[in-house]
Parts: sequence; structure tokens; C-alpha cells
Amino acid sequence: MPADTTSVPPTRAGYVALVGLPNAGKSTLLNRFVGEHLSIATAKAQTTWQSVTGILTDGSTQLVFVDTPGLLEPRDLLQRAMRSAASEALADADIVLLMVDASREPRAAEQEMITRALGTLGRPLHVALNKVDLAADASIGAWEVWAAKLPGARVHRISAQGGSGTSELLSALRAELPSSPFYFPEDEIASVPVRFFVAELVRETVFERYHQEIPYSVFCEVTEFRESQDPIYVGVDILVEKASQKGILIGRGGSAIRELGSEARTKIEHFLGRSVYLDLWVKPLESWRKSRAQLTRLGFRLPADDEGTR
Ligand SMILES: Nc1nc2c(ncn2[C@@H]2O[C@H](COP(=O)(O)OP(=O)(O)OP(=O)(O)O)[C@@H](O)[C@H]2O)c(=O)[nH]1
Ligand SMILES: [Mg+2]
Repeated sequence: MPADTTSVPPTRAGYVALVGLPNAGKSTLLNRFVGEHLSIATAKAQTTWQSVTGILTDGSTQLVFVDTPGLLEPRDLLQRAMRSAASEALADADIVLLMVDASREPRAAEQEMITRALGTLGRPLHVALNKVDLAADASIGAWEVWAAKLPGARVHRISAQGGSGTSELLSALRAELPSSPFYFPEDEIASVPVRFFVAELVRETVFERYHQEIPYSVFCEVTEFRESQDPIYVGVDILVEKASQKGILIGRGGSAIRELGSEARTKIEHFLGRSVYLDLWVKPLESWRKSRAQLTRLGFRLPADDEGTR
């Protein structure tokens, strides 16, 4: 007789790296899968700067999604950190989910860059052709022909925003999970403290409200988070690269920063489910995108050598 026929089924769990070019819809898909606005997503390219982990546990399976910064050829130290975050997630993944924006005609140079970044995987590869709600058939077809040539690739047509094809994709990913204990407790959906998401929601609001260089010059850092107060007190430093950008963010008589604060507060209140007093401080941190010391202090992980970081 088997010792225990009522024992719980063995669990399956694994890491899924979400990779692709900037603006493909990776963060939108992570948020849809996890059911929370965990990873900031905007219409602008290069929104995600650090990997964001979102956990989806269902019965005996646990998918650990790692949303990564869009693949690019690094031009400064921040972009090197972004690229290395994507490489790290790829190296650690049990399953790779490559996303492409199928509404844009493929370009050979970008396809080559993706292929190079993927390297020889030796792990299950799924390719999500995203934005099919927008995409012309010819463009989807061209991506499909390319994706079908990637070794072992399984290709899916989806709309991360509208939802079409996403539950089929989720089932396909689940089916690939290896036998493994869970990596996180069943009720967790994120792996980092709430402060990270709060700072990111402020940065998302900057991305939405400003254009040209401002979104790419701003980093946000929670300096105080007092949950015992009602409303919760949240202090956030908005770091800018140049002193001249401070005035743009503050605006005439503080009008711009008040509007930014009000929009960001609404998002944070929704995320936390509590009332929030949001205190924003704009501070110059000269050329922080290029400073190894500053980036490290701000929580970025940098590759060891400084080659090509002008
Ligand atoms: N029409 C349409 N838009 C989409 C879809 N998925 C994502 N988007 C939009 O595409 C834009 C980029 O989405 P993100 O999720 O930020 O893309 P990302 O790949 O995370 O971008 P980076 O972080 O810059 O690498 C946003 O404006 C999304 O709303 C989709 O299925 N259909
Ligand atoms: Mg993103």
C-alpha cells in the first residue's frame, strides 16, 4: 500500500524572464498576469530601469515573472546597468518569454540584437507577438516568420493590454514549469519592499507628464515611509541630473510639482489602499546616470568593468 495517497500534489515552480526591445509591452503583460500595477508602464520607450519580479501562484504551480529593462546598446552607465539586469534575468530563467511589438515592422538590426541577447538558450522559449489589436497582418506575419526560426520557439499572438491570447500563453508557460518547491510564500506577489513601488509610481508620473530628456534625467527615491500615521506619510526625493531641471519640475510658484504630486498620490493611494500624504523634494544629483557610486547607492547593480561608459 502506498504510504499516503492523500498527500498534496508535488509542486512545480520556475522563473520566467520577460525580455524584448523597449516598449514591447513587457511591463503591461507582467501587470496583467499578476493582477496589480507592479511594474510601471508608459507610452515612452525605456520606462523600466530595474528588473521587477511578480509572482503568480495557482494551486500547485508558481510562476515567478521577471520583467526586465528593454534590450538596447548601452550608451551610458545607467543603460549598462539596464542591459545587465536583462542579461542576469535571462541567465537565471527556467523559461524565456520574448516579447515583440508586432505593430512595428521588424528591422533586421533589432532582430539581430535580440538574437544575440538570447544567445544559445537551451531552455524553453516562448515568443509573444504583442499589440495584435493594433498590428497589421503583414507586420505580424513578418515577425512570425522570424520568430519561427528561433530554435525551439513557440509563438503566440497576444494583446497584453486588451488581454486576447494571454490566458492561452499563461497555460503554455505553466505547462513548462519544472518540478520544484515554491520560491516564495503562496500569498506573495512581489519580492521587494513597498517603497520601491511607491518611488516607481512617482517616476511613472514624471514619464507621463514630461517629454524629451526630463523623464530620463529623473530618479525617485523614498526617503521616509511612516505607515503608523494616518494618512501614511511618504517622503520622496526626485533626483535630477542638472540644477536647471529643478525649476522645470517645480514650475511657476510650485504649480508643476503640485500637479505631479496630486497625480502620483492618487496612484500610490490606489496601490496601498490607504490615504497618503506625499511630500516631494526635487534635488539635483549631478550626472547621476553616469556615476558608478550614485547608481550603486540608488540600488542599481553594475557590471564590474567601466569599459565604454562615457
Ligand atoms: N495597443 C496596444 N498597446 C499596448 C499593448 N501592450 C502594451 N501596450 C502599450 O505599449 C506601451 C509600452 O508598454 P510597456 O509595458 O511599458 O512596455 P515595456 O516593454 O515594458 O517597455 P520598456 O520598459 O521601455 O522596455 C504602453 O503605452 C502600453 O500601454 C497591446 O497589447 N496593445
Ligand atoms: Mg517596462
